[in-house]
Amino acid sequence: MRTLYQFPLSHYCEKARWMLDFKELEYNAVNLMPGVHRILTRCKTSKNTMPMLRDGDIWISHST
Ligand SMILES: N[C@@H](CCC(=O)N[C@@H](CS)C(=O)NCC(=O)O)C(=O)O
Repeated sequence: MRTLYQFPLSHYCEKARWMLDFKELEYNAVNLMPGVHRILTRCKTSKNTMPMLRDGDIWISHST
């Protein structure tokens, strides 16, 4: 199962949700606290921003 790490009110994260829904890819959404999110995003993708998608062992940063 995929996991989308997001801020619920971010339009970038909404764009990622639209894309996953459009492609009919199942996922669980996990909301992270702004600021603290960087601990996880930097560790997994070396980036600071959300959304971030985990698909198995693969971690992807960026809404596109
Ligand atoms: N170009 C990136 C931009 C994403 C972005 O700016 N996300 C903001 C949320 S609206 C963010 O994570 N900001 C937190 C930060 O920079 O620490 C994308 O399309 O995913």
